[in-house]
Amino acid sequence: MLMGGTAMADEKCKGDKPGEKPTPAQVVQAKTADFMKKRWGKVDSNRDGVISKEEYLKEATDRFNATDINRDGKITPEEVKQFFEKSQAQRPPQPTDPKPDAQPKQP
Ligand SMILES: [Ca+2]
Ligand SMILES: [Ca+2]
Repeated sequence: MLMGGTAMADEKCKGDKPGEKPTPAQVVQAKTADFMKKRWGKVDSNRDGVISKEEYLKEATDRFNATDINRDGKITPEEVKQFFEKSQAQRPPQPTDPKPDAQPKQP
């Protein structure tokens, strides 16, 4: 008298159509891959292939300290703004050439 409970999930296996926007699963996969590529190496400091709570907290602490510009143990909205401005400034300057759309006004 054991209820198997099969054949329920089979019908939901619809194929993903090409051209449609990524499914939530695909978004998660992409974000995971992105994290693995960009951040994992920084957080997994002893390179044992896993991130321990210690490593995670250390990375979080480093980020906190980088943002807490005046080192008072608190982050203010102003410091967050400065932090982003600083990290923006560290990037190579983008070639922004403002197009002079407006015609030069000549008298
Ligand atoms: Ca580790
Ligand atoms: Ca502060």
